[in-house]
Amino acid sequence: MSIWDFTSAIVRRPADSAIHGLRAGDGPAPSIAGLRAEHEAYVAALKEIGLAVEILPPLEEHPDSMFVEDPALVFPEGAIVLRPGAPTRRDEGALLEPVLRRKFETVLTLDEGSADGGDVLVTRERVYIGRSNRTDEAGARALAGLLAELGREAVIVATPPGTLHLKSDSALIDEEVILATPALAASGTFEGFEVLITPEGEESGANLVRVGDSVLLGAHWPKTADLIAARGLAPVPLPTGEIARLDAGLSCMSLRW
Ligand code: CIR
Repeated sequence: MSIWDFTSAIVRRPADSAIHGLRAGDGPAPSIAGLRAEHEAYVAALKEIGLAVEILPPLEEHPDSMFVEDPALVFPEGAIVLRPGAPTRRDEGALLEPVLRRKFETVLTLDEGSADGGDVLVTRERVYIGRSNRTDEAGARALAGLLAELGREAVIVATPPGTLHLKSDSALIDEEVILATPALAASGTFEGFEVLITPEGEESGANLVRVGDSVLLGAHWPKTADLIAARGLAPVPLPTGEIARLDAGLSCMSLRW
């Protein structure tokens, strides 16, 4: 079984407050209709691929809670409740915990430092944890300890300056193949992998997500879609213009296992 043979996913509907989610720049805010439409298209794509998707209700008090990948990690062998680094997101882990306990026998909890799931890239051999503005050294080390409890080896790496999360700049597209932005590729983080560089002008397309032999990616990255197709995978282009206004991409809208 490959690491992309997911059967289940958890997502959370965007709250009305999602338009006030965190964003580093001062560009226009997204529209709620746009966020909902992108979320619905994403859920439909996961279902079409065959996943059983549990859709959690919106949380008005938590504008960024539709990005469920940041407060938790899930593996076939168990889940980890994280401590997101942004103060406004800190409680999102605790809110997901009861859901995870229903689905996983083993649920571990990070209780030191901070770590966001967006900074965690899982490969067959090891788990890469990117230090970032959201994931600090204490959180990364404690998380590596929890991953060891699940039998997973972790390595702590640097995320390029100005990048929100490690996976804003990278994705695993095959067992030994990583798609990365030029900045992350140049860091040498993924030595031993074949590293494909994002096509020029499509750096934000690095945040894509493989599910089975399909790859969900932003509809406005045609050269990236060609690159994926050339690897024998099926690109599934999805609208991402509104979530991009919240610095988000496709991996962060679900937990998959
Ligand atoms: C945030 O800044 O936390 C949200 N507006 C976006 C989170 C995106 N998550 C991700 O890339 N894993």
